[in-house]
Amino acid sequence: MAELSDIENEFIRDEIEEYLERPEEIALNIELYSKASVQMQAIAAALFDGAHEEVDKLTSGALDSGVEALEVMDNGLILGMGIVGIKFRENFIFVPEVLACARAMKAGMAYIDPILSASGIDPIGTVVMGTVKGDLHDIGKNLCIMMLRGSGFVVHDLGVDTSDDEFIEAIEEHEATLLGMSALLTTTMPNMGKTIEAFIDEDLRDDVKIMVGGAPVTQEFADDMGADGYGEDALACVELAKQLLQELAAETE
Ligand code: B12
Repeated sequence: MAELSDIENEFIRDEIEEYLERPEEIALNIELYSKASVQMQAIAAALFDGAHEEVDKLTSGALDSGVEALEVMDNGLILGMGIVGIKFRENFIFVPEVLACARAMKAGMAYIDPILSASGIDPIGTVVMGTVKGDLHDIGKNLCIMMLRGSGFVVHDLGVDTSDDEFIEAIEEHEATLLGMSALLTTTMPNMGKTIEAFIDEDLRDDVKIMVGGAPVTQEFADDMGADGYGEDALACVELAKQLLQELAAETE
């Protein structure tokens, strides 16, 4: 088992000592950070420090030095956001600080996006993606979109706070067969179910496969509300999208 002293970055060690209280979260973060390279640790630390210019510089530097975009995303940016989530939950930081971290995340993602989105392969399917009504969280959705685009999907991004009508109109306008919905709040999760109901009411449910995700969403919740699939992260989102396309093709044969 890794020890706190195995993490080279002093700022990360201090942060774990000062803000993490749950034993399982301490162990997990020590494990993850001790495995991350010094370069990735620096990106994560700059991210949870809300230092967007630093994240910008470090991300572009890492990519220039040959680190893979996925590595920077998973072991730098997303890892750093994990600490932000814990500090926010425990009221050590508040919305303005989280917004600064979200800005830093976006500064890093600006470099990752063109790399992950440039697939160069023929489109394999069309997806409409959005964060549900009442919900303004878009970082996870945007990561999914980058990965989908990089895997050859055409993705129409409806942004945040998306209504049932907007989802339905976009599916019809773009003749998309896949819908992806993201929710980060327990209060907005039920809106996914409401959108699925709206597709049923419009007699469009059989024409589209619906996938859902976001930190509080589970497979069980997805099943209960009648979604076709649930994905835990951006990689799972791509696998799920491919699988749902195959299912749709098999059904329409
Ligand atoms: C950043 C953040 C914010 C930022 C959002 C900035 C932005 N542009 O997105 C700001 C400051 C605006 C914000 C506001 C609020 N937030 Co907030 N926020 C967060 C935080 C810290 C991180 C979220 C994040 O970006 N994670 C990183 C990404 C990469 O992960 P992800 O979103 O889960 O996405 C991954 C997977 O879930 C999956 N995925 C995501 N979508 C989809 C879709 C599909 C189809 C698939 C297959 C997969 C998939 O793939 C992604 C990539 O791997 C979380 C804490 C947390 N632990 O999640 C709280 C959190 C979600 N927020 C919370 C709260 C309470 C709020 C506010 C209500 C606070 C307030 N008092 O105002 C407001 C709500 C505003 C609104 N109406 O939406 C709570 C929710 C609690 C709950 N039980 O509902 C959390 C959990 C914090 C906490 N208290 O613990 N927040």
